[in-house]
Amino acid sequence: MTPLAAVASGPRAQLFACSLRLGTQQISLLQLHTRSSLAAKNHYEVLVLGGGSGGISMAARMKRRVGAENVAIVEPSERHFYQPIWTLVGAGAKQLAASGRPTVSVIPSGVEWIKARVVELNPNKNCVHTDSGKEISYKYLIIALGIQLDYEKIKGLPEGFDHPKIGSNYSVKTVEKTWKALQDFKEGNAIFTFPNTPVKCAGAPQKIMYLSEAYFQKTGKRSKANIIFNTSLGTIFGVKKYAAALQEIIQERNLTVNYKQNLIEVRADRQEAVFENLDKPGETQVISYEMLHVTPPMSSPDVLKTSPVADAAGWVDVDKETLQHKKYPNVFGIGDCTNLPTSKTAAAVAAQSGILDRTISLVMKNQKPMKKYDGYTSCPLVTGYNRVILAEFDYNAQPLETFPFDQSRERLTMYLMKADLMPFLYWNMMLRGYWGGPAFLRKVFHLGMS
Ligand code: FAD
Ligand code: UQ1
Repeated sequence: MTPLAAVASGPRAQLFACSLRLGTQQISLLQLHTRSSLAAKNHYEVLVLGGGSGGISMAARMKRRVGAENVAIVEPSERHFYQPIWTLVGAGAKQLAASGRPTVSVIPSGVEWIKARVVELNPNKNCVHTDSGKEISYKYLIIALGIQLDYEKIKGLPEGFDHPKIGSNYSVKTVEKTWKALQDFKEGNAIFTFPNTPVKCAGAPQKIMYLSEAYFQKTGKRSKANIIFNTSLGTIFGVKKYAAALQEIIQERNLTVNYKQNLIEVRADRQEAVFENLDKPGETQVISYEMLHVTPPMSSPDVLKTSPVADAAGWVDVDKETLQHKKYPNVFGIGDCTNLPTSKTAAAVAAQSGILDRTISLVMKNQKPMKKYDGYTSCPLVTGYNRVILAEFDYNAQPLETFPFDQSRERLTMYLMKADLMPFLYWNMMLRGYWGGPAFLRKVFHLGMS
């Protein structure tokens, strides 16, 4: 059956096909599960995979479109985290506890939470399988599985995190270790890394460097610190306007940036980091550290890598303007797990959620998706404990700024927006499906000119 025919033949046929394979053993496994899973059906009009930023935002929007009882979210984690604040947690400016809430509290009321991990997608049969042995069918599928952290691809990790002087803002397990390493710093190299893979929030690996520098200044240790950013990339930032501003800061604050340097091993017992030179295969350099911040290699979630919905690199293969899957018209993707050619951020997810909402509403009415995503993404580049450069840009790496002032300048107002306004907006508006990004504000501030 073609994917289109599968949609046309309706959910009942799919439900039948899927229920046949749901044996008594699987039912009893389900019964051991959570209260929400006990009541769970096997078919939903809209099924959302992943209960992170994109998954919860879209579930809230879909609830308004089709009713809560017709929407379910598959998500294994008990806690939902606002990851962007981890940059400040790693620098001791915010508490980790404030970054998380119980998942149950962010699931839109009435929407089913299937507390399980997706282990297989079968878009030809409009079904997914979970690790609890369940098969769930859908009419429309939204994939929001995020990006996978691959610490184990670096020799010596993750076990190296058991040693002091090393941390990583990218994981809830290691972000407080960054703050500990900063506080314990005495004298020597403070090294910050950027891996040779796509990452989420490409600014975060260097934000913690600027914060560390500011911390060393504040505590009188700056003269004892040799601050090094070893990046796999060939530039400091992908948008010229902000790259120029960052270069100035790097020079002013006497930071060392080494390009095309990829972290391949951590000898945490000896406080040594090993880098390969990407321009000279086989050439490695060992640097000892007094503090190391690791940004891990990342990749598409394993469940997607081998799935029919993925492109050759493993990302969900969607149309870059509508977010509809290129091959399966009843499948959609949002956020870090997609191959949208823009920087992977929550700000991008916000903008995408508004577009995807419109796309799905038209597909539901058998109409052609109209609204076009321009690639909007944003990265608040925290350059100190009270300043931020607010980078905002589109698919063409052209600035797409909200405010009527030069956002490449460091500003206290933008720091306050990042540290205090954004978390409020995230928990209270975005996750409730009421924040589709700042495009409307941009129009107001620019008097309809952009
Ligand atoms: P996520 O929010 O990561 O959600 C993915 C969900 O899928 C998770 O809940 C996960 O448990 C679930 N999942 C995974 N596998 C499975 C499976 N097999 N079955 C079921 N569920 C599964 N963005 C900004 O806009 N601004 C910032 O300043 C910023 N700073 C950041 C700083 C740091 C240190 C980090 C780590 C991120 C930062 N981000 C920032 C990025 C932002 O957090 C992500 O881009 C955003 O959360 C992506 O949303 P998502 O829904 O695609 O993925
Ligand atoms: C944004 O929309 C967003 O998503 C909630 C973020 O993630 C935390 C951001 O960091 C930013 C900067 C935006 C953009 C919002 C404005 C008001 C410029």
